[in-house]
Amino acid sequence: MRDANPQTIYLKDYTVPEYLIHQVDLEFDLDAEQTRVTSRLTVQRNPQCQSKGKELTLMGEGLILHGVSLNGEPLSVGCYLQTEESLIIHEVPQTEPFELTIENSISPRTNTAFEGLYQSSTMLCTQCEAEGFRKITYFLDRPDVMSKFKTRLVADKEHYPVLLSNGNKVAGGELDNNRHWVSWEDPFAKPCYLFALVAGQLECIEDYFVTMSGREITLQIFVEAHDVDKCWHAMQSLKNAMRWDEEVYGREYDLDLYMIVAVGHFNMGAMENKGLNIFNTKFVLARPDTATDSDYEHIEGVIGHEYFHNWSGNRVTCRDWFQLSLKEGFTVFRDQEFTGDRTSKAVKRIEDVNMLRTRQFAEDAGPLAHPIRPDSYIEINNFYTLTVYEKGAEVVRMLHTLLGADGFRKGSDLYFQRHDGQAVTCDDFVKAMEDANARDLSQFRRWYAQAGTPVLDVRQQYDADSKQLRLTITQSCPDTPGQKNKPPLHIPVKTGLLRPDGAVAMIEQNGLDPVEETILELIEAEQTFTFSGLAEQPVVSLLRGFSAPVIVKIQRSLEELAFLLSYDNDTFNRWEAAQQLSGQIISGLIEDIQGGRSLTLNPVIVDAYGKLLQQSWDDLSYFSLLLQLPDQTYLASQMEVIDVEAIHRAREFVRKNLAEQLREQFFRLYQQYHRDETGRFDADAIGRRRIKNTALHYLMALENDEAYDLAAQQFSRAGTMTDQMAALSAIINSHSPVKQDLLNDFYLQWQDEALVIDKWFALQATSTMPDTFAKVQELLHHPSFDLKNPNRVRSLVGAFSQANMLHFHSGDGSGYRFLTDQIIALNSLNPQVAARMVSALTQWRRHDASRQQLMRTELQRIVDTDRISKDVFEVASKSLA
Ligand code: B3K
Ligand code: ZN
Repeated sequence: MRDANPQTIYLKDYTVPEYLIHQVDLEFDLDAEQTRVTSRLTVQRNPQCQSKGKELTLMGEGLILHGVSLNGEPLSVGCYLQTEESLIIHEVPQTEPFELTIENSISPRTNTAFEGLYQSSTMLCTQCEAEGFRKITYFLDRPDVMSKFKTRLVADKEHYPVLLSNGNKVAGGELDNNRHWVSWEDPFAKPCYLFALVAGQLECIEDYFVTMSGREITLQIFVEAHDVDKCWHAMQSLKNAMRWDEEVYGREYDLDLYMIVAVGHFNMGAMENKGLNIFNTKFVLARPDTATDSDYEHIEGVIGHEYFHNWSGNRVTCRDWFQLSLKEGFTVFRDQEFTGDRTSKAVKRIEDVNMLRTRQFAEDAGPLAHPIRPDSYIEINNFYTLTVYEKGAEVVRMLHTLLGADGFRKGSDLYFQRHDGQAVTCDDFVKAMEDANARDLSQFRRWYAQAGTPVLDVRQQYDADSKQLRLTITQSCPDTPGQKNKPPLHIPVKTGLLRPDGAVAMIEQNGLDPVEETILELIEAEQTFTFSGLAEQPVVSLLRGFSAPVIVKIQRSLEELAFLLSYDNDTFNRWEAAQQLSGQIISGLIEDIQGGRSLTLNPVIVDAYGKLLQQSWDDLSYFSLLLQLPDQTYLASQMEVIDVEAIHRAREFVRKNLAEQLREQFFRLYQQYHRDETGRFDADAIGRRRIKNTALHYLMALENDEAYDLAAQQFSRAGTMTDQMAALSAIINSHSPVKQDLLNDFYLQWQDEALVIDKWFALQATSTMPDTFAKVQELLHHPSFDLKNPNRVRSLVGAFSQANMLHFHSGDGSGYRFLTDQIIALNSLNPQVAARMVSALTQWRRHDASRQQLMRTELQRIVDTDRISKDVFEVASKSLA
């Protein structure tokens, strides 16, 4: 809990560790009430450390210390000092390695913060990243101290028949009093944040994978007994990921065993502990009737992500936590590409960019903006952000774009070869890319240090006489906290040109064959690019594939956008044209609403949608994305002052009018693709479900019996969760008379499936209906709600505050007060989850004066809370600053 002035840690203060720990022998006498930990460390002064001093300071928090021995001799209490956050041994040998033995105990059952060793249902498990190992025992808890771990687990056989830790199982046996033990040994040196143990009554499914060099790896997924029928998709995903990493990066798995454990109480998605990944059940469990198509996709993505960390994160790890994007940005980029290869590249890219633009751009423009390699933090857990992860992945993607797939692969090969077994920096990564390709990336490095989303202003000038187009691009980056007047970045802008008849115009290059697409490399604050040999003025398709995380400002008429929507051969830009087109129309309607004018729908959009609906599509998922109106959050980001009611009204107006004018086409589309399916997960079936449910969403805007019946029938006959959820969501966001009945039916049907009940909570929390806030308050007292379960908190409190713009931002401030009450209650239970919830209040500057005041009042109430955790304090106080 907070001391008066929580300490800020700075990147510039980094120094190498004074001591190294080569070997760690751990013994856990496991018990939910009190677990005893014995840790035997082989320690040595770090020859690279210049500082003198005989003290050794180990980190530790909330530990009950029983004793310390040095080289087998118990130390008297005068030889060491225990503080709230450390154990200081006054004098340790300076020239020789020495052995330090520490005995302490911890209480997993009362650990509601879920960091260190904790209890989830009947099992015990750990979470150590970033600084959780210090809640297990005293240690040099920093990622540049890498040690070999041996772990012996002792526990009651009935309560904890399965005992797991990192590496390979080396021995085990029976003990008195119905107890047993198992020993594990991990042959790879690792930082302690990758340590893990699990104990519990778990069942497992097993499979194997033969690596590219012919080694057979045993694969195991451990879950509670009633979930054993929901693991096969995760297993298949793991095998797909292992193969993909061999094929695309030449990376082979290194241990003989790979284990995944699913736990119901988890602060985030999953954790890449060496050889023993621990996952939120949400990213493991799936059966067609319990998980949606998007759940299936996320499971494969997260399984891939954690698996890919084995190289990008574990074999090569971070020197310090400021370098987090080194492993996270790179690994997100890897998992994005994996999912794109497994599903639809076009759809995956659009989904990723949509998330980046709606959420990361907001973070980058707000009070908590930070570079992908932050300069300082109070609590590192607050820096597992969209910026570090998603913008970090975009930065890696730009390297991929600039160097090409082969150049990038050469760079990653060199990086892994050069730094295997080391803890390194973002700069080491860029250096490997540079060296392998003989490229100068010095200006590119600024992406790691500069916060804020760059803006590109684009001007075009076509000269018919010279048949030339001049494209002038100016780049600028807004000021962010602590950063002003930033120098220009190195930005790759993929560009294509379209002729007025819609065909691709070839781009001439000096002395080379003409190309369909080129990469403009921006390095100056302003640059002009000239394209020649253009008989007519082309339409520019800019920033193809969203080749850089920037905002492009270019004047486009609705007609030009409709043209791009019809003809652009870049799948991302085609979707972007649809978004801009409907976005501009919705913005106009918002102005009409604010000006008290009556609303009419511009026929350009009806015409454009009509054309899309006439075409035949191979990729039905892509087709449904083209038909989707821009996100409310995206629309909000385009406004000077966010007006939640006007956004909602304008967007609904467009949806309803499109549904009215294109009713027949949507109805036909629904009928064409609706099947009573039991759930195949190939691209065709997923696409069919997606387009059919998009059509249903439009039809439901008509609020007539025909649509109500369609949805109710789909709900009751659904063989997949995708169809059941889509129908229920359509119904509860309508005035259908059966909605309460169907909600009750759904609850009764699924009350034993926690992940489905999470959906039930989230659906109600995100409803646009007027009684939503009252419902949310009621749900807080529902017997299935549990403030101690992060998934449940996210599905009710998180969904309401982060995904229900209309009701959370209700003008009377009731949503803000509600959220603050929950944050304060959570602060003492689980500071990490509590701090995440504050994010809904951080964007207060974007709202009107009255809401600003209401949000600030609540942020202040949070900051003034007694015993505020440093997690929550950091986010709330920086938001107010
Ligand atoms: N590395 C973990 C995240 C740990 C978060 C600690 N607060 C999961 C991942 O990114 O793969
Ligand atoms: Zn990760």
